[in-house]
Amino acid sequence: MRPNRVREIARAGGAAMNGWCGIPAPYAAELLGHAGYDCVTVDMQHGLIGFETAAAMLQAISATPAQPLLRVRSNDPGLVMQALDAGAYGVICPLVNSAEEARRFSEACRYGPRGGRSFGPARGMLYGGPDYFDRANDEVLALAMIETRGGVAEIDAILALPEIDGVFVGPNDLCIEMGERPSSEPEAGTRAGTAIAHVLARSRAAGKIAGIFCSDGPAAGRRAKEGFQLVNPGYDVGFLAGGARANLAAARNV
Ligand code: 3PY
Ligand code: MG
Repeated sequence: MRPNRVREIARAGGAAMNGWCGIPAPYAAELLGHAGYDCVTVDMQHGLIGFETAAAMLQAISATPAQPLLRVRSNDPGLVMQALDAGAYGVICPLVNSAEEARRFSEACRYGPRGGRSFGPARGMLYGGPDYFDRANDEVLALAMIETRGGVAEIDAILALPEIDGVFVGPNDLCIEMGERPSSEPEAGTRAGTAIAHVLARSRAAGKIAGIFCSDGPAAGRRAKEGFQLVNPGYDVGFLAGGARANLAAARNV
């Protein structure tokens, strides 16, 4: 089975650079996949992406050097299993509030006896390889989003779960939970900033992957320097809107 690149990079002490897709377009996903990212995430939670388009986007990413990941809409085992069957090599699950919720999520990512994933790896096997069933439990990533007070409070119990590979911080939701305004880059010392530092430290101590959502390249670089191992230097909507604004302003200012 094809090795999981994000796992390999994290194990080697590096940070995987993650492309982020919210626009429902296989062509855009393919474009990001060829841009040099280690992996590209199809965001079905906040992106405007339905399942059939998401499946086509995973196909498009699979045709590039980048590894396909997917964020599901919610912690629903059916959605998690469908994402893996469609060829996602890792699932990011939003709003994981407790170790119990994390266990439920991770079990949807694993075949028995380690979990309860149903067999039918349609594209998963095409992308991963013919030994998919034997190796998938050790290759596909289960990443629980920590973005609520419950998730932060139970971080050690979540990280202790054998089938949880790591966590992915949602800074905006974490800010709201902490009574602050949403921000992808909360300052160190704010309640959300302190929680993020805590989640990172506990993840590294547990030897598990720590990822975080980032608004742009400089922010992703800073997070990688702090020790995060999965960071996105921006996202498609930001690139399109930012590039459009900058070029428009440049044209008007000639
Ligand atoms: C958050 O910041 O809460 C996220 O989920 C980022 O997508
Ligand atoms: Mg969030």
